[in-house]
Amino acid sequence: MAEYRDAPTYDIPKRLQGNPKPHIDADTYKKTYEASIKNPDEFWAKIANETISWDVPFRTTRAGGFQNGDVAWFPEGQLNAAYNCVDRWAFKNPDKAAIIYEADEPNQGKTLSYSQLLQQVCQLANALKKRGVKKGDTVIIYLPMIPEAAVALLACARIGAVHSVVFAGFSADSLRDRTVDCEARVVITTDEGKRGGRTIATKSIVDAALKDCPKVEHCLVVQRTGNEQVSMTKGRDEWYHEITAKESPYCPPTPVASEDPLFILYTSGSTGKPKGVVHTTAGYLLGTGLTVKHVFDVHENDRFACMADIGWITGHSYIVYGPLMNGVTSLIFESTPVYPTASRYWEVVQQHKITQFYTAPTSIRLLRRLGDDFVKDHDLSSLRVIGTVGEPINPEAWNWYNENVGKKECAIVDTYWQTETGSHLITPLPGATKTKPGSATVPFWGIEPVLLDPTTGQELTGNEVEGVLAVRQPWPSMARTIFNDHQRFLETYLHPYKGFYFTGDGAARDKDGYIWIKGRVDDVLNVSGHRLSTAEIESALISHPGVAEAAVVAMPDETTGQAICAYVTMKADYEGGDDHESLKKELVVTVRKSIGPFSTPKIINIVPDLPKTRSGKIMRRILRKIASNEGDQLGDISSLADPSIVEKIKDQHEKSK
Ligand code: 6R9
Repeated sequence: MAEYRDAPTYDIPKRLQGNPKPHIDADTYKKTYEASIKNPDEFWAKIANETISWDVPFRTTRAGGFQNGDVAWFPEGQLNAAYNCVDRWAFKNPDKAAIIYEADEPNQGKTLSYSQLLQQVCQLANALKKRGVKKGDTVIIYLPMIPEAAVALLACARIGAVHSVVFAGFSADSLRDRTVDCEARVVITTDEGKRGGRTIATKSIVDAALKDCPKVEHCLVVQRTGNEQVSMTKGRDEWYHEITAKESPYCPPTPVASEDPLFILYTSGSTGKPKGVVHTTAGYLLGTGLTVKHVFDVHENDRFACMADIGWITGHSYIVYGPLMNGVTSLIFESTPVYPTASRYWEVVQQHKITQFYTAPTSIRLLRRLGDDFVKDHDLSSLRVIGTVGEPINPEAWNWYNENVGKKECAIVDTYWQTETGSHLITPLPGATKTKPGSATVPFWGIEPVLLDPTTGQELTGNEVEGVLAVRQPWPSMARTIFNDHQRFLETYLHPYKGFYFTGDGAARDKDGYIWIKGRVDDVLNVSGHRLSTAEIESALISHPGVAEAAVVAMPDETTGQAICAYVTMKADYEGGDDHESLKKELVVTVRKSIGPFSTPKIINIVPDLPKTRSGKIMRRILRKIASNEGDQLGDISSLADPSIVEKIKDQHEKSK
């Protein structure tokens, strides 16, 4: 993390000073922002009418608030998300590219025009209807990064069904838990996935998950690889291409109310059970559409590339809904930054003349480490805005991105937001905001960031202060609830600091009023931009029959930002002996099976005991210090029941490194 006090400032870069003229300059930003905070109703009503095509106009702009946790935007309005994202543009410009699919193997992708997208969305929508899916029903989507992923989201939206995408890297157990929790009757998946040259047995993961999902009646299977060995359960499983081919190419969009749910997306919280974050229709579309327009300064003929996976909120907002709300071309990337070589991203930019490129700091750090040669000989001159998301970006990575990818001529937008916020909260605007490497800079329209003292809850006013980050007023794209657990929604976001939305992040405001995000202040880890709960990993470890106790903390990692360090004690009657290496392998398998491969601990320390207070509380502070190689700065450990345990844990950690 950068020292924010002496950061350099960068002016509006060259490619944002000419053609096309950016939508927003510094002066307009200031005026618009002030208007959005002073008269939010007037501001949002106007912009909602300009941005969304309404079937029934709204009368009320905003109702409810943080106090009662009953926020609603544009409540009487009716609209359809798929109509707004697809039909509008298909009518105007049917042959325009809506989606560029960049397949795992270079040159095996294809492009879908807006009219093709409309047709595919309609056919799947009709097929879903025929299988009894109605407005308000939930459909699970477990797909790799293929065009059908976008089609599936939009087909659900078209008939008012609620999609719940599960990232295809999640294990069968995780998929099962989410499918059961959201009460889905239909699952859309694929035979197999392809990523980085490897084949993933997607359907067999789904089969394992569905063994314990009695409510699921239909499973639609997209043919990605065509492997004939894939098993199909009679009466439940059907081939997607066969059933959609039978359907009519038009399905009228079902109007839904602004506040009807558009989707549920599960995310990790500070307790073990993932939360089904619920987003509603109008506010979410407005937030994602508007931020794509202004944060990425998108113009009509732009080609937008967000390298995230559709299984995360970034993919929902910035591959599907946001770009398509603007009628531009959006890229779906199936591969990895290093397949077949570490030039893959830059080949994609060059080949498709990408204008906006959006990735995570972890990928930037990885590519920086692999060397400048991979980026050097590519024509990246089409780029105007390059963005990052997911975790704080260190200035070294920011500078590398700026120099090697942006050639010091592109705007860099470090966008701070969350699954729960739906769209960007704090971010530069390309033609308006001077940037500082490592700072997410300034708030977007309607967002009033507030720093609070974590213990007293007092607001920290003025500049050069540091506290926890909260937001004062509701904004349209914020989550409304946690599926089937509104109380948890209130307790997590609205009750910790009454009257505010609490982000769970720490932040500082520098002398110029710029915001610097410091990272989570709760038990949430951020590994390669993926949110993981320490409690979830701990309960996975404890599910191993030999494990007595487990404590998981973050350790700094040069590439992934944070990595997982686990401390585990074994039961007295554990009979595995002292072969820690094979035990560690078993524990890794246990965690991967319970959550998914991306949750693999980097270090597992098998220790005789955990550092505990006399009342039995695990002192994570000590474990964090040891994991961060700061075991010599533990401070006072006299409150521990057994202070001598610390040296033993330190020794073990040294050996594991
Ligand atoms: C969009 C997304 C949210 C958490 C968030 C924060 C971290 C995201 C960031 C950032 C610093 C940025 N985070 N963007 N930290 N600078 N630009 O990542 O959603 O997966 O829900 O994670 O990620 O800690 O609270 P999600």
